[in-house]
Amino acid sequence: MITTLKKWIKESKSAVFFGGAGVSTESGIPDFRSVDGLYSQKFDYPPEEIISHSFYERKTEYFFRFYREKMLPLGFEPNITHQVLARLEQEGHLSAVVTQNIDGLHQKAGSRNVFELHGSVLRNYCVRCHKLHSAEFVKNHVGIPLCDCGGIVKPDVVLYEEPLDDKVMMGAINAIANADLLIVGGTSLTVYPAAGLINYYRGKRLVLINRDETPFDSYADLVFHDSLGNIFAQL
Ligand code: CNA
Repeated sequence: MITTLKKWIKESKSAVFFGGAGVSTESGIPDFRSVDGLYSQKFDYPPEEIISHSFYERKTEYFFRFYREKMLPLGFEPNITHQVLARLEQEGHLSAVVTQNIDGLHQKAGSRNVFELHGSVLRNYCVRCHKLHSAEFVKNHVGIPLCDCGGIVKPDVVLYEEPLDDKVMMGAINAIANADLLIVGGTSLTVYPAAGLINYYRGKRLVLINRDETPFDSYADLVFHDSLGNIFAQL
């Protein structure tokens, strides 16, 4: 199987990698749904509720407490999967990375064409004057992070109930629709509309690499139920 994947990558000129939280677990950032992921930890509310737009509006201070503690992955480094993907782009095999992650690790590893469907914790804007602030600014603030102008500094992260950025979405759709190989990895494929992007793929080589089963396993031409690190170390 791995030989087939290697061959497909070698033959590819416009492969796309579509990934999720599982790409960064081997960097030490927990995902949402695995046994040791965020959903298994104890909070007063389910994480899905806390990171929704209405919760952010209603309980802004609680949102930022959770956000700082659980969603602001600072000080983590890219792992072998991020690194190999960056290399495949440089070698001209991979045209884009489409990610649901908000940790910025693909760019840190050297990937250039990255579509961040759910935004990035590295960008934070004042909702009043739109000034850009660093992730450290949000991290080091006590309570609700406020700009000099008094406005709330909101992370550029797509919360539940919020729409995805049109330009990012169009770029991702375009890359997937024109891909000659689609590698999907480290995602439970349960969060929409992101998961639906796979349906734009028109090629014949769909590869799925995920520790757990996904609703799309039966559509794939190659399925690895393995850790991404194991597979990418061989590529
Ligand atoms: P998810 O629903 O948590 O699913 C992750 C999937 O990855 C699971 O099916 C696991 O089996 C699988 N997995 C975990 N580790 C590995 C590994 N090392 N190798 C192979 N497979 C593995 O995450 P999704 O991305 O599907 O859900 C989308 C949410 C999660 C997005 O909105 C993200 O923003 C959000 N999220 C992002 C991060 C991050 O930026 N690093 C962390 C946690 C959650």
